[in-house]
Amino acid sequence: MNKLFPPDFVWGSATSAYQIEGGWNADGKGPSIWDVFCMIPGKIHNNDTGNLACDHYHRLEEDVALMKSLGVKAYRFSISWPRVLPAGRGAVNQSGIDFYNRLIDSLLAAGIEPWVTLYHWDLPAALEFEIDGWLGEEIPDVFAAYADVCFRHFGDRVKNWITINEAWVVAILGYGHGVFAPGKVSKDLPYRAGHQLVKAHAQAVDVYRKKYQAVQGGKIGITNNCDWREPLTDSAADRAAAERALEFFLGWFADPVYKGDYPDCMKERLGDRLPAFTPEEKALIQGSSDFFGLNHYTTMYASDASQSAGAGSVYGNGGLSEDQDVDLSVSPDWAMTDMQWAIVPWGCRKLLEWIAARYDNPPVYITENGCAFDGKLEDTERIAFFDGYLSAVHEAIGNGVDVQGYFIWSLLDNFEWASGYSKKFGITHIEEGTLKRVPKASAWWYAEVVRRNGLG
Ligand code: PNW
Repeated sequence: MNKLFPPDFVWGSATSAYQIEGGWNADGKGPSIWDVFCMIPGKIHNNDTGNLACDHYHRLEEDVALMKSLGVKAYRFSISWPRVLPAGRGAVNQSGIDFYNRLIDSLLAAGIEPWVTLYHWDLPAALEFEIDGWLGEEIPDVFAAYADVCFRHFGDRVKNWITINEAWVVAILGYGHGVFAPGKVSKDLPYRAGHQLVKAHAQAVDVYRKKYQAVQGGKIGITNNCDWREPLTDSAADRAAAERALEFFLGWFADPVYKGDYPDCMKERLGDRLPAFTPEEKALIQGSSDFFGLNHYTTMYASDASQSAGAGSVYGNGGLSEDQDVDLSVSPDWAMTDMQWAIVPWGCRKLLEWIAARYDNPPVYITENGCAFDGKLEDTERIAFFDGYLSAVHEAIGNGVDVQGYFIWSLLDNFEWASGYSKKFGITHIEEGTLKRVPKASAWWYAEVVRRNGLG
């Protein structure tokens, strides 16, 4: 049966700067917290680094040509903040500006729409040293000033802006688990970092709206990630636990933007561990996204932990479990990707329906969805994954959810953060040594989806 998508549906592929660019100290670029984090022995699988990565910094034309050959309509990439501002603020590095100008111009010449993320985790190391990174008082102003530089230089051609990628991951994995840069381990810092991330997002949007949007005519929003949480049983307690888990995951960052404040259940449970927004901040944050950017990868069961011995004070996939009183689990029937993330397409549909109901049916762009499997070129599992998840998206659209675009993660096999190069999300294989790009079967399959505007 044909599953056609709405006309003008945005079909894209996605990457991020640190994961593909390499050129870590090329042409005046400053170090980022990921450059530094990767130097610490034991932090990254195999002590891999992004120093070279896919060497996209020197191969951008080839990568744009690859996307053109696949017929992909949009490309989501991120700007490396320390490539543009080596010290995070102050002097601009013209070589960095030139690089992104070439990328943007090549994309437009190839008929591919640029979708630009301003922050995909590679904070300038200078800001970590000087102002305590995302914990610093000044960071929202400093981020907004960096965003201003990007709007000024690129906004004549870039019409789709994403401020921050996955504040939840930055906060929980960077400041809670400590498995991502800057590697802090704490029960409280995630909520403080998260607070600054939300304010930084809103201030950048304010700059865009006041100084650029009327002239440049683009749109701007934030991308959050969320798994689906399915109640383990039909009990009221488990249903409430699943709802709570979603509020601590997605509500944490989407409620301020769509409702003006954190979810009540977070405020009640966290007390003064959760910073409060001032009335002025609330007013700036509410309504600060022109679209709902969503990254979605997997699903887990949620059950109420308040009665059980529970897992105690642990960070799970869902954050700090004791704050939520939620136990997470998976079904033995669910197939797993190489990340050990379960493949549950209906969870994607339910999450989209939850977003539509909670946030009054905003336009949604799925800015990442994908899976890690072994690197083989005949990647039938990846095709099955995309087929399943796109069918779920199609069903959600049929049920009234306003999904307007979908970006596969990822265009290239690349540096998968703490997993180094051991986890491969790409529809394109990168040959070891030569770094030659070789599209996998899923790349040609996706090209056909884009051509047909749907599944055959
Ligand atoms: C996202 N989790 O990261 C990122 O936006 C990408 O850069 C990354 O390559 C991709 O997903 C695959 O991992 C995530 O633990 C990292 O829930 C961790 C989690 C979720 C997303």
